[in-house]
Amino acid sequence: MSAAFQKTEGWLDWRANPSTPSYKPPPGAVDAHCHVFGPGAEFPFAPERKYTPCDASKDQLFALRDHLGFSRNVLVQATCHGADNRATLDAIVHANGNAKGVASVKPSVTDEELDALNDGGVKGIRFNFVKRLVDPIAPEALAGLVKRINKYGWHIVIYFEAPDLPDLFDFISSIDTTVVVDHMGRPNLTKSLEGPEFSLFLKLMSHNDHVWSKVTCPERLSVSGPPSYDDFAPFASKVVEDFPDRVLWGTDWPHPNLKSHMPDDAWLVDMIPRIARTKELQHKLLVDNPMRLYWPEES
Ligand code: 0GY
Repeated sequence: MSAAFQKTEGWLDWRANPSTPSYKPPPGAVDAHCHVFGPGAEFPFAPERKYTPCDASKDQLFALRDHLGFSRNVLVQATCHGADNRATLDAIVHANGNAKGVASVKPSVTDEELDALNDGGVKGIRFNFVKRLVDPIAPEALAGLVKRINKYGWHIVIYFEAPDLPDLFDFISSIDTTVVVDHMGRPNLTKSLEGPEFSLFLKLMSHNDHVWSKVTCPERLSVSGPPSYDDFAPFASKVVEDFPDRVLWGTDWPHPNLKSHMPDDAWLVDMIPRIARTKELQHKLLVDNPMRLYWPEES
């Protein structure tokens, strides 16, 4: 690795040999939230990044997909690559039709660049409001992008932390395309499921049919900890049961910015029957919903 890409201190590497999950996903299951990092020597990390990851290549991601029993991936552009989507596009092109992407773009992106992303398998763009990851752009400045992506039928993936939802609620409600919230808006799992914080998130979803949620990241959100992440299950199963047609699941491999523990990806897969408690809910979560959003021509 080039000295310029020395990973951030305390950064934990992803596990090279995850165990085999007990849970078998249904045929055609989609890991709808994962990333590729570099490799930095081929796809340099962005100068404006807030962290430097370890490398995590497309081939390593595809090997994990097969090992866990999944069929497809949705690659979400991570902030360490800024608005340079080449690593994501390269992974899609080498996935034999089994990957799609969510890009990051600046408001100054040209129409030609948007066309190229669309041709390259991008189905949405990500707005990131997590202050430790980016210098957030004001929602008003993003409204123009929302209009410009309309012609592609793309959606918006939005990443924020629970304390920021009151400020973002009206903006998200006003977006006139599908919005997918990363990791249930990062609830504080030590707070009550029925308390004001998570109730506001459930209200966002119940008042807005265009808002979806990823029920992802026990390894990031749990305070009770691995391998069973018991505090995560009730929050995620509540969202799956209330909004079964608007939820997605993903590994979040290679798990950026984890400093206390690195999950075995099999633990995450084995959470699925605890958050989607029937075969029908599992099929919606892992197959029907992601196929509708990312491979609509096949669903
Ligand atoms: C995640 C998590 C994080 C980072 C990013 O784009 C990113 O850098 O998504 C995080 O540190 O919370 O996978 O969504």
